[in-house]
Amino acid sequence: MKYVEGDLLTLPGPGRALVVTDLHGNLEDFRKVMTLWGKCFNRKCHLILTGDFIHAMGRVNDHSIEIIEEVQYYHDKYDNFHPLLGNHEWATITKILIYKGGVNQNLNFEQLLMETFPDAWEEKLEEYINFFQTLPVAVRTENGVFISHSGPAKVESIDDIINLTRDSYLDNQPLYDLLWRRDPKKRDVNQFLEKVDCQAMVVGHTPVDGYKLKGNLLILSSSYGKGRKVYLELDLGKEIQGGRDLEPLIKYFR
Ligand SMILES: [Mn+2]
Repeated sequence: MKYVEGDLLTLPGPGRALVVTDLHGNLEDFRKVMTLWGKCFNRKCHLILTGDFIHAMGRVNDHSIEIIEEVQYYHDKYDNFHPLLGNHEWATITKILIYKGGVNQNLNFEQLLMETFPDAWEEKLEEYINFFQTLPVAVRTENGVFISHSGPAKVESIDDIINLTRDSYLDNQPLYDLLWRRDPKKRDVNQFLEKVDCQAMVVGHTPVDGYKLKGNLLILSSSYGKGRKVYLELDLGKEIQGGRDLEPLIKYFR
């Protein structure tokens, strides 16, 4: 079962959710993730991709298009496959220029589209933008885990998350913070968690060696990162009182 309201996806328990971050056009890692999901109770686990599945560091081995095509396919076919919005998908929607390793990623992406679909690249870009606009920004699990690309943000309640992109993707500080923010203070994390009625949050975005636990904020790197690659196998029926309860649920890719 999946329950999407505006920009928020709510996952009830019991059950399991695999949380995977920042694939950035890495097809080999995407395949590993899909194999893992296939083995997780025969795809009955939820699979959450926390955004930034597109845009590799350079043109070589940028498999963003293959990944989007597959992500769209699985998204349409399975109701427990949950891609979220990342700052790179956001940059595609808003056409705000984004750089990574000094490379203009929007331009790179357009060139990739032109090579792949020479006669229809603009239509494909439109299709992808429309798809990205359907993606939720965050997940809240019934056992109190908030999952997003980055964060936290200044909000008053969970309703602010539900209505996050209702008005605009631009000039939207809470949205910007949930997609771009790095190195937040523990106090800001805890204030946010209180507002959205959660005990811990899981994000990607900032490259780390496997994972970094900072109070109730867990940062994961599943593909693009600083060394080891991890994912979270979240038990949706388990009581989560804070970040420390997430640490035993972290698994390494092999
Ligand atoms: Mn990011």
